[in-house]
Amino acid sequence: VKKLDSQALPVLADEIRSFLLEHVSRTGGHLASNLGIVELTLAIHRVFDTEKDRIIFDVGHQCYVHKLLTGRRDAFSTLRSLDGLSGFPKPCESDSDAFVAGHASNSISIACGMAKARTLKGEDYDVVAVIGDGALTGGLAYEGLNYAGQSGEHMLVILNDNGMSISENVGGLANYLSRKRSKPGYYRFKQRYRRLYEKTAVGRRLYRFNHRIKTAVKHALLPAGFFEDMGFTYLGPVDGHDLETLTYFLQYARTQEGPVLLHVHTKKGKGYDKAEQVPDLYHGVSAFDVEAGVSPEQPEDFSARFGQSLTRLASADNRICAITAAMTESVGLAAFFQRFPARSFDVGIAEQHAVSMAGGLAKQGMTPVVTVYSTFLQRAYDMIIHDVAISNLHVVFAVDRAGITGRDGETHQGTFDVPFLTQVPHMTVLCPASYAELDEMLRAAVGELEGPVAVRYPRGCEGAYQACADWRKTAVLREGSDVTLVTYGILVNNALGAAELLAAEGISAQILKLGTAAPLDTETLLEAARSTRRMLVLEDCVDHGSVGERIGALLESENIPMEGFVRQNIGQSFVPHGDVSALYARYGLDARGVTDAARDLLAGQGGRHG
Ligand SMILES: Cc1ncc(C[n+]2csc(CCOP(=O)(O)OP(=O)(O)O)c2C)c(N)n1
Repeated sequence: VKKLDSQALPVLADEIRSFLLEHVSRTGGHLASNLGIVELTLAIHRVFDTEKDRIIFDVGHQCYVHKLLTGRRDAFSTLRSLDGLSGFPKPCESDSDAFVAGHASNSISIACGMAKARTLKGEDYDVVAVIGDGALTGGLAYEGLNYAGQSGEHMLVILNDNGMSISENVGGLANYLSRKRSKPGYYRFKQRYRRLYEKTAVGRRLYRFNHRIKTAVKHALLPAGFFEDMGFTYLGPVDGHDLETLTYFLQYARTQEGPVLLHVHTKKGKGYDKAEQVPDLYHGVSAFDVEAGVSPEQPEDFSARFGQSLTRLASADNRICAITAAMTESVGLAAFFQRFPARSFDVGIAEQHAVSMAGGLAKQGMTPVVTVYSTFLQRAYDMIIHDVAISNLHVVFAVDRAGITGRDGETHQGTFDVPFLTQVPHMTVLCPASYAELDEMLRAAVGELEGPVAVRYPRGCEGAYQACADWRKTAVLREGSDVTLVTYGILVNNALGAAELLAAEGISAQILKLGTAAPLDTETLLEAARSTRRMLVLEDCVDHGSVGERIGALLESENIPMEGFVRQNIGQSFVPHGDVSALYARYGLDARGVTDAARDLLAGQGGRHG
């Protein structure tokens, strides 16, 4: 890339766009953001040495072009599949990937740490954070800016501003950025003008005098004020599809001292009409036909069902409010937002704020429903404890994508919410296994229960189990005498499948379905343990803090002499990217894996976590 001239580079940019469209339409993945960042990535690779300099992508889903340029083109057909190429930066994949990424807004803080390490070790390299305007809505980004500005460390923050988060970006800063526009010619002029004045002593005095006027003009014209007040040198806005100008600015930014912010305007979906027109539809795609485009219809899945259910409840109760952290469509709230705009809050990528705001709403008599992916709720753990649970406030957490979620990988699996939510005093954790149960549990969460309540449901669709058991009770889904399989949520389908396979081998398995992960209804559990003496608890969460661990402790404290007890979960691991079914199989959570574990248990061999 460094060797290509200004005629060859746009050709390469076109080739990259065609490649992305061809491949991502087959594998699925993040399309629109990557189409938008082609020239910016090329310019970064022209100016920086990505093996030595540290380029930190934030959120990280826009790293495909970078991957193509760093030797990973041939692996693109395996994108996001088990043992294939990750859809996010991964240092274990390439020295050019500076840091693991997947959750928004951390890049500036990481850049601060890297720049500090460079100074302390007396080394010499550049540190560059590439952050989207969506990611810049997260509080952590401001903590980073605040520190970076006063640290004086040389680093570059590139603000990739396309006006979009997944949907249109929200909030005061987004408005501020979009209000201000100016011409890049300003900086070329500034450099020449400075060189001219610096030649003589009189010139230098004149420069200082004019500088004050110029600064005032600049603040009126550019969105510089905010960043400069934080201690950054602000450059831009620059057309993010003009390779020569981008290259010029990156080179200029390198020569500046202290922290520099380069503001770049890009078009999300650039080069593919359909994605340019509706970029949110092409943010994250499954495989699709390039000619026909992605269907705007939302498939019927747990998220869609949640949205329908909450909308129904909210039409009968005007205290119900919905809060999302920049995920309105993905969590199924689009119709709710249309129907009840005054009670709908998209707060930007700000999970911490979402939870604390819910605390305020609840304290003053509203019923907030914080709708958030399990993995992103991790951000707001202290707010759950401090701003909700301590005061026993009635906040409902609709925890979407709970459990193994698949192709986004380690950073996105919902494998921690059961341990971290069930530890919180006052918290009820409901686990629907079907759409009907989701409806019923949401109704109870909003209208019946008190204090903090989480309803956790998986990505995707319900399975063969479509009934609606009483959530207050541990339900016996199948009687059996040799072994008890205990589970909750969508995994009941895998347990039911395993019971069939075991039956074919002459093993009689009983299936218990928990309605809640906290508090536990223990009566049926204890009864089953006493009768079969062998129990397997199936979960797709980490082992420590799992329900299985609590059940094990319960059986011990009740002095039930077990012949075998297995916690069949993901152990203490981070689950990589891949299809959910492939990951279930790898962790022994599918019907076949559970069957094998149950057979081992009966043979007295225990299981992986037994
Ligand atoms: C903490 C956190 N919350 C939510 C998300 C989900 N998410 C992924 S990308 C994205 C939008 C990012 O917008 P922006 O940074 O502007 O990048 P663009 O895709 O527009 O280039 C969101 C909300 C996330 N990755 N991390």
